[in-house]
Order: sequence, then C-alpha cells, then structure tokens
Amino acid sequence: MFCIFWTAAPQMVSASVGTISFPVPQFSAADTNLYQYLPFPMGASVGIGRMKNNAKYSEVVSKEFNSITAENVMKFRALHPAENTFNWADADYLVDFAQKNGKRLHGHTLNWYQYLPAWVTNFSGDSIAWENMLKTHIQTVVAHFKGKVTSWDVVNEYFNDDGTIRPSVWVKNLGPDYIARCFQYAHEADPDAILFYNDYGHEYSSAKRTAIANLVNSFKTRGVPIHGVGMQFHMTHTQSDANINAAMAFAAGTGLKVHISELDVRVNVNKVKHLIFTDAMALQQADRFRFVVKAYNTAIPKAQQFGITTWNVGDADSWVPSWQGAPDYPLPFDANYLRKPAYKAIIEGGK
Ligand code: 9MR
Repeated sequence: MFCIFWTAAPQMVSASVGTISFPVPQFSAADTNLYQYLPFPMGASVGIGRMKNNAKYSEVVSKEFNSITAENVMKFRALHPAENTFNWADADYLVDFAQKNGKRLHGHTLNWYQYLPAWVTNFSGDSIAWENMLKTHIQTVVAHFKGKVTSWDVVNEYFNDDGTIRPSVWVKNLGPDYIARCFQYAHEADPDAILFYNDYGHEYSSAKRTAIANLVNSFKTRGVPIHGVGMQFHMTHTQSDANINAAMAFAAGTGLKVHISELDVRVNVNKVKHLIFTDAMALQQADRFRFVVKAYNTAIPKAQQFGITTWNVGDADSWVPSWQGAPDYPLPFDANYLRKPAYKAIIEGGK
C-alpha cells in the first residue's frame, strides 16, 4: 500500500516557499492521508478563524490528521472571559467539526500562567475564593466537554527550564501543590478523560525533565490522577539526535502516555529579517521531523503512544514568526498547504 501511495503518479509541484526547487509529491483529494501512514494518531492544532473562513485549511485538517487540538479557544481567557460568563461557541465549533469528521479532540489547556482574563489576574479574593475559582473553572469546562474531548492538558508549563516552579498567580495564591488539585478536579468532572501535564524544553533541559519526572512520581505515590506527559517540541532544525533521544527516554520512563503535543521545527535561529527558505534548510528540517517521529516510534512503547501533534498546519499559520520577530517556515505544509519535504519525512519516520 505504501508503494502505491508514492508511485501513484502524483502531481509534482515545486514547493512554493522561498527557493525550494526540488519536486515534492502532491496528491489529489482522493489520495491517502498523512495519518493513515502512521502507527499512532497524527494531529494538528487548529486556529478557529481559519477553520471557519478558510476552506482549504479545514479541508487539509480533515484530510491529513485524525486528531486535533484547539490552538487557543479552550484556554482560560477564551472560554471564561468574565467571572460569570462562559463562551463556548468557538470551542463547540471544533467539537462539532471533530464529531462530523471522526477526529479525536485534545483539550488545551485547563490551567496556565498565560492567556488569563483580567478578572483573574486582578482577582482579590482570599485563598478559599481562589480555590473555588480554580475548581469552578476546571470542573465547568471539563463537564461541558465530557464525552467530546478525549484528553486534556490539565496544567501547562508549571516549571522553568532550570526545574524550579514558575511564578504564577496560581502558585502565588494557592501554593505549589495547587497543581495536584487541578488534576483531581479534572478527574472528578470526567473520570474517562486522559489527563496530561504539558511543557516544553524536554529536548534541551535535563533539569526540567528531572522536575517533571519527580512530579509524576510524587503524583503516582499520592494517587493523583495523571495519565500522560505532553512534550511540546518547539524545536530548531539544529537540535541534536542525542537531545531528542534523551527526551524520548525520559518520557518512556514515566510509564505514562506520551504526546508530542506541539511539534514544529524552526529554521531561522539567527532571526534573519528576510530569510529565504533554502533547499538545504528544507532538507535539514525534514531530517529533524523524520528523526523525532522515528525516535518516538522506537523509544516509546506502543501502549504509551498517544500520538504526535504539529502546532498548526501551514507555515503561514505558525506562531513562530510573530514570536521571534522574523520569518520562519516551521511546519510540514507551506503557506499554500503544499506538502514540504518534512511531510514525507514524517511518514518515513513512522515506518
Ligand atoms: O500558538 C499560540 C498563539 O496563537 C497564542 O497567541 C499563544 C498565547 O496564548 O499561545 C500559542 O500556543 C502556545 C501553547 O498554548 C503553549 N505552548 C507554547 C505555544 C506557543 O507559544
């Protein structure tokens, strides 16, 4: 079947980003999808504006992936903009899309130090009021999506890169162990939901890996319901094999489900203002995508493979350029949703 896929006389299109000049196989709508070539779920995070208004985007999402994550619309500020107001419309749109198209929906994120509405950052209650606010948010959200959202990033980015606990309004007002209660509250609201701790930097920070491993062990000892670790993998195209392998070994060692939850591979490490995406960059990037997928598939035991999710779909959709203040091309599809060498590399990595 694999051979048929690659020999079915695809339309050869020179990828349109920068100066890539070698042909990348393109396929018609009738062709097979990315996820069908991978032995675990393959997802993308999605932006609500493009899902609603860009038919090409939603078609690619529906065709290529079998898991989706809300890039922003399930975050605190989006769902709960005022103390007594929940705004479900955008997230429910994704629920509807997922159900109609048979996609797994991963929830992101119940608790984070960012993307908070002003009413939370300015909240002046005592610790009981803070606890009630935390619990109400988590349980209202999880209950709303019960049976529709398979899994949640319960807490996102609790640690600094050096393994210390990141200062946040949550830690400040509730103490560091509030994180355990987030998992308990989520579990109470939906005992079937798969609950993740999500963070970045596993591929470069052994201190953060150790901190997360200690957290997981302490949760297991105390019976706190945690089922998975999300490793974001916002990577550079120069990241080493050894570092990627170290992250996979750590994740396998937790014994929990492992989600590569926000994969992208940026190439503009020097933040060049008008960077041209060269053939060499495309190939180096593809090589890193291939290596990550292969390392995941090899090092993570089958039962722990929750899947891999890229952080959005095409290069023009990525958060990276605005974050780094310079252009970049971090995803497997170009700005026109043509498949880049990274796309083929992902399939090769999963073999
Ligand atoms: O891609 C997201 C971007 O659109 C938002 O503006 C930003 C702030 O909420 O969050 C981005 O996604 C982040 C994710 O939620 C958590 N890990 C890091 C991601 C990139 O910043």
